[in-house]
Amino acid sequence: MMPADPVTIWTYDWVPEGPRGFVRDIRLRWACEEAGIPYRIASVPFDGRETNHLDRQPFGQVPMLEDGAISLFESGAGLIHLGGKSDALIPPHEKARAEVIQWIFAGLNTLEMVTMPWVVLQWSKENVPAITSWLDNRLAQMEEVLGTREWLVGDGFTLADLIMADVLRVDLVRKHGDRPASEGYIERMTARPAFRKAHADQMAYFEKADEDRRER
Ligand SMILES: N[C@@H](CCC(=O)N[C@@H](CS)C(=O)NCC(=O)O)C(=O)O
Repeated sequence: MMPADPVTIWTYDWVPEGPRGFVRDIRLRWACEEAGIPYRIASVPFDGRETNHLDRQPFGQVPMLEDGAISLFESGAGLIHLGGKSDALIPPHEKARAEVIQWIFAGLNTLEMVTMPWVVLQWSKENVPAITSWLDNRLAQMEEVLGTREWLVGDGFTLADLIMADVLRVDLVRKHGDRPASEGYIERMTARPAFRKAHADQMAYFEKADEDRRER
């Protein structure tokens, strides 16, 4: 059998140190690593990002995923597309598939919808009690869920865990409060060889970009 053509994961050509290890191309890298899907990395310039790739990503963000004629933005959409290629990401049964997609939305739209604004407010040292209590509520609810199960869907790793762990592992969120079940979950998920490889590769990619910038 001919090996599959690699998919292309698009990211920035460089980012400052702060977001390294968290740029959302890691979600697509991690999924490909879990499933053994061949991939290559391509980049758009960080400088001018607001307008230089609007044809690929109408908000000027990353990541994007390209697979032949298919070109997608939104990390969740990219993950669901990759999930169609491997049972290691989305199990083949209809019920499990529906539940994985449900949890991807929960990660992105119920958790990240509050974690991100809260983190941005922390960066700007603004205290907005309504957002903090919204966050606290959501994190406490996830703590309940994670206290009762090892995996979000079925009896093994799926994209539901990938997205939930990636949303919850943000340093400021982890340091805020005490949630042993969530912490154990994040530790288990980020100890997975596929995550570690994806993380190390992203760090190396941006370190190499530092060198390239210095040489310019
Ligand atoms: N909902 C989008 C969010 C993408 C996003 O926030 N990407 C960040 C990098 S991790 C970015 O491009 N930030 C620059 C910006 O928003 O201008 C997704 O999940 O793909």
